[in-house]
Amino acid sequence: MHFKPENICVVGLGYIGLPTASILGASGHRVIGYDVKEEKISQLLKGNLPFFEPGLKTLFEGAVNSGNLTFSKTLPSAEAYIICVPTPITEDEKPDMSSLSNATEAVAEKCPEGSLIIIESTVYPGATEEIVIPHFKKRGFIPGKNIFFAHCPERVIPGRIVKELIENDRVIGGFDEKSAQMAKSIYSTFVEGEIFLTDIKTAEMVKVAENTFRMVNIALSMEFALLAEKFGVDVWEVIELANRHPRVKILKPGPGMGGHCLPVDPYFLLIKKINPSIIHSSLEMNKILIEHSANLACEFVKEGERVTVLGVAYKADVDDHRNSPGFAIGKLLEERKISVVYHDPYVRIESVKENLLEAVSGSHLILLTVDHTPYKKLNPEEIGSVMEKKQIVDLRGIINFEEWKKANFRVKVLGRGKEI
Ligand code: SAJ
Repeated sequence: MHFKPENICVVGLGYIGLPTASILGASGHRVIGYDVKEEKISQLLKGNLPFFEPGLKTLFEGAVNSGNLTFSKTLPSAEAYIICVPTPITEDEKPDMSSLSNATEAVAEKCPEGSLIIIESTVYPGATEEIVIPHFKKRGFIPGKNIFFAHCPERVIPGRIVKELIENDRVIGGFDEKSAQMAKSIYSTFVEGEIFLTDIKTAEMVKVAENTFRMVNIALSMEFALLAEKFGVDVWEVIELANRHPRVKILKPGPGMGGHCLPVDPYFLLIKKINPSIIHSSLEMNKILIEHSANLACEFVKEGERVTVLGVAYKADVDDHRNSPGFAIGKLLEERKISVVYHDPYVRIESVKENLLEAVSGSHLILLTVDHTPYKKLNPEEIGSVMEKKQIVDLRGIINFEEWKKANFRVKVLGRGKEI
């Protein structure tokens, strides 16, 4: 079957919605971007993007200039909707589907008969059925007859979103065969990877399983780091050598997994109880590493001294600081009466310094929390010359140990139990 909607409305213009709206516009669809944040729409209408992502500006400008991509402060009527709203967890670590519920309630009020509703947001298995579809049913719509549903989870990684939107395989879960085929008609206009069709609940679990797999792998590497410190070996060397086995691929430990996906989505599976749970323990391991990182810093500084946290983005070379390990560790240090200065080359908010030498000046310790490319080229001589004490704790295993030692730094690397 072929379905070419006259208009596609993308609801929620964040890290996923905006690139998706842009690529759809660039692929010949007429797209209307909508977001509850009116200020965001005002900025987009002026051509200002809310975040940096390689290749996005060009794609966005192409779509806007062709007239295919427009923005609206009110939710429009459209033949297809793609919902990309946040689905976080609550304070007590339960799925928070309120934005999804609000967005789809609004869509149910606006959409004409025959519309296709696609959910891209990551959700728990069963959420489309429990949270989304009831809004339409109560308005008299009959799923599979005059309204169609699909879950097409986004799988793109920040830093490579545009490339992965095109190249990655996609999984589409349809309410029925027709819904799945309708969604496939849209995605096949820009996806060069393979598109796999299944049912909605399976697609929901596929997405959460992917992020959980990565989270558990990283949590295991964190446990290896803690063990290496106890055994007196270097975890970085262990992982590098173990990964030479053809069937082993251990990811890297660090001060904590941040962002809006890995430390969040696995909780969506914990709404069903299994004991013992690898997923639960892995999420705990992530929390332990934040604490462990603060403890490592405290081996170097005492009350009243100053630590400079290098990196508040949640990972390398992005400007996103949601669930930032850097901020979380800094908060723990402040609670222990240690003063904290934050630096990041990409995150531009008031509490974060842009100038590196200014950020480390007078400091008693550098706490390296993110493997940003510029941090791989730090000059220990220059940095040491402005610090109060020459000390560094590297939580990403990226510094050249010998070089920092030669510049008279006291050095500690996470997971490096081996004496040099
Ligand atoms: N991290 C490590 N060690 C590693 C890799 C990552 O500590 O070896 C940390 C990062 O520093 C970061 C966190 O994990 O704090 C998450 O970063 P990430 O790059 O692993 O993943 P995200 O959250 O940016 O994107 C993930 C991706 N999921 C998978 O690769 C399975 C992406 O494809 C998803 O689309 C995205 O979640 C999402 O939106 O769900």
